[in-house]
Amino acid sequence: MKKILFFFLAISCCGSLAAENGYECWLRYTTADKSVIKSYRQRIQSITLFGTSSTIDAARFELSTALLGLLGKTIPGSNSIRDGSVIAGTTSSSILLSKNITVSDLSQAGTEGFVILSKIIDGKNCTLIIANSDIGVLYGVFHFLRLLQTAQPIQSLHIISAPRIKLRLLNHWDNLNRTVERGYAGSSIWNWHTLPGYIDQRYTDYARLNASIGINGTVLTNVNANATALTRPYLEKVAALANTFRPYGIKVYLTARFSAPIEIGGLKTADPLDPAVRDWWKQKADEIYSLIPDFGGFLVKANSEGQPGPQNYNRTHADGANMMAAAVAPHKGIIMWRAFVYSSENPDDRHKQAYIDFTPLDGKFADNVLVQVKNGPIDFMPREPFHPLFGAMPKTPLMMEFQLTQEYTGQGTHLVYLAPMFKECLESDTYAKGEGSTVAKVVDGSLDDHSLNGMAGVSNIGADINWCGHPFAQANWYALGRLSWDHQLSADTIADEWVRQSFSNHIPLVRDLKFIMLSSREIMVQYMNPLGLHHIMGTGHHYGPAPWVNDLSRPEWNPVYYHRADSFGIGFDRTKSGSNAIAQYKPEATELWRDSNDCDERYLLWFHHVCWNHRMRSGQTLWTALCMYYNMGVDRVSVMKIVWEKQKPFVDAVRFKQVSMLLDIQYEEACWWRDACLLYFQTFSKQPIKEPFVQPTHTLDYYKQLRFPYAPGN
Ligand code: BDP
Repeated sequence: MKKILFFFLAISCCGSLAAENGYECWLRYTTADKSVIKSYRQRIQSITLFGTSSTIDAARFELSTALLGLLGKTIPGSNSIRDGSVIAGTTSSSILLSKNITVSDLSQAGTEGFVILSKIIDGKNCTLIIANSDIGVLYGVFHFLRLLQTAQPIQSLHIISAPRIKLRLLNHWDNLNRTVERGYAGSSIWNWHTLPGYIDQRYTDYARLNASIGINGTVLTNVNANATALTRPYLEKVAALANTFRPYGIKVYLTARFSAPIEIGGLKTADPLDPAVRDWWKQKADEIYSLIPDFGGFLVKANSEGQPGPQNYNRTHADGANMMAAAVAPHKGIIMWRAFVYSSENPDDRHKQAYIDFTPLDGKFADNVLVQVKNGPIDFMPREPFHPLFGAMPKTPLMMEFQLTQEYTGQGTHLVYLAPMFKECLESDTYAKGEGSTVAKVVDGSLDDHSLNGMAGVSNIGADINWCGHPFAQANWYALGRLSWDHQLSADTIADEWVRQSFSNHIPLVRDLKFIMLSSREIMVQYMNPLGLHHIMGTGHHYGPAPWVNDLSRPEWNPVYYHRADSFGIGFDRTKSGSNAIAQYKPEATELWRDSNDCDERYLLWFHHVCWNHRMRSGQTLWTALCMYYNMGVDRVSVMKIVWEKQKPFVDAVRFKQVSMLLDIQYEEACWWRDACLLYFQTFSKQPIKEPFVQPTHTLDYYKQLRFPYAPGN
C-alpha cells in the first residue's frame, strides 16, 4: 500500500513538471493555477463562436484545445445562453453580440482589435469576445486565453485592445539552402525543397504562435537576397506558406534582390529609371499577386554591404524604392526600404552615413514606402543611442527594425531578455517636435500622422525543437509581438506574462525568473561592452571578443575603428572635436551625452575619447571603472546561476538542465570577454588590474589566437 501511495505521489508531483521540449512555447495550456481554476470552471461552461471563416475555425480550435488543457475537461459548444457561456464573433456575424456592445467600444477596437466583456444576458453570466473582423476575434480569443494562462480574474472584464502599430513583422534572414544568417537555432524552418507539396505542422504552429502575440506579417527570406526566390517555382512555395498563414492573419513578404531583372530576367541593367526594368518589376509583381492575392510586399537591402542597389546607376534610394513601390501599388503592396547603409568609399563616421544618405530624401518616397531603420546607428550593438534618423524624416514612415536573434548579444548561449533594450530605444526622446517626441511615437506614426507604420524583429527562429535554441530566447520573440501590439507595455509586464505562460504561475518562480530576465541585458552589456564600447566582437562570426582586430579591408569593419584605444585613453569622439555625429540629433536630445564630464556613463565611450584617468561620477578613474564593470558583469552572471538553481523544484527537468548548462557556458564566456578585453585595453592604459578584480586566466596572446571557423550563423 505504502509503495502504491509513493508511486502515486511521485506521479502526481511530476505530473505538472513532465519533461518539456519547449515546442509549445507560451501556448502550453497546462492545467490552470489552483487559485483560479474553480472560478474559471464556473465562468466557462460552453463556447459559441459565430462565423464560418478559416480564421474563426482557428479561433474555435484554439479555444477548445486550450480550455481542455487549462480546465481539464472538454467545454462543449452551445447555441443557447447559459451561465458560463463564452461567446465570440464579429458584430456582423451575431445579433446577440451587436446588441451587447456599445458603438464606442467597438470603434476603439478598430479593424484588428477586440473587446472582451463580462455581461449578464438573460440573467446568465457570459463572457463576450467581440471584434469588427474575424482576425480581431482570433486576437481576442488569444488574449482571453492569456488571461487564463496567467491566472487573472475573469469575472468582470471590460477590455478594449487595438494594436498601436499596423505592420508587426518578423524578418527571417533565411537562405534558400536552409542556412540562417545569424541564426543560432538550427536550420531554417522553411523547407523549400519539400514545399509546396509538404506542409509541415510547424508552419501552422508558427502561425498560431505569431497570431497569439499579434504578429501579422513575415518576411520569409534573407535581406542579403537571392533572386531565385522570385522565380516561379519558389513563388509557388511561398504561396503554399501564405495559404497556411492566412487564417492567422499573417501576410507573407519577400526580400527583393535589386539586380533580379538581370539575374533572372535576362535584362542588361537594373537601373530603376529604365522602362524595361520598371516593366519587369511590374510584371513580376503581377505574377506574385496572381498566386498570392494578399502578398505583403518587398523588403529591400540595397547598396549596403555589397548588395546591389540604385546607386550602382547613380540613382537615389528613393528612385529605387519608388520603382518597386509602383509595381506593387496596384495590388496594395508596400516596400520596406532599409536604411542600414554605409559605404567603403565614405571615410565619414559610419554612425553618420545613413542619416546623410536618407534625410535629403524625406518627402521623396512614394506613399507605399516605409524606410526601415535599425534601433541604433551602428548595428544592433548591446547598447546604442537611438538612430538619429528617428525624428529626422517627418514626411516618411520610419519602421523600426530590432534584432531578436542575438548576433551581438550572446548568440545562442546567453540568457538575455531584450525587451528592456527595445523599450530603452522606444522611450528615447528625439525632441523632433519638442519634448515627448519619443521614438515610439515616430514608429507608431502618431508624431507625424502616418497611418502606415511598422515594427520588425529579425527572427531568432530555427528548426530546433524549441524554435529559438535557448529556452529563454523565446521571450524575445514574444516581446517583439507584444511590443508591436502595444509599445506601452513594460518589459516587466511582458516578462511576467511570458514566464507565467512558459513556466508557471508559482509566485516565487515568477519573481525570480523576472529578476533574472530584467537584469540580464544590463549584465550582458557590463561583461561585453560597458560604458558605451561597441563593435569589438570577433570578425565574421561575431562570436566572442576581439577588440584587437585591425587588419580588415574596410576600416569600419575593424573593432579598433570603434574603440580607438591609445596611450591617452579610449572611446570614439563623436562631438564637435571629433566626427560630430552628435550634431545629427536635436540639441535637447544630446544633453545627456554632450559633455564628457557630465555624460550618461552608459554612453561615455560611444561619444567621447577620454583619458584612462578620467574621473567617473563615482570618483573612480575610467580604467578602474572599466575593470569594475567587466568584473561586475561576470559576478552577476553567477548570481543568475544561483537564482536559476533555486528553481529546480519548479521547472521541468529537461528545461531546467538546458538552462543550467547554458548559464555555465554564459559564465565561461563572460569571463572570456572580461579577461580578453581588459588584457587588451591594458596594453594601452598600462595600469594594473588591481584587487579585488580577478586576474585573467590566460595571456592576451592566448585569446588572440582563438579561432572558430565553424561558429554558427556566419
Ligand atoms: C549585420 C549582420 C549581417 C547582416 C546585416 C544587415 O552581421 O549579417 O546582413 O547586419 O542587417 O549586423 O543587413
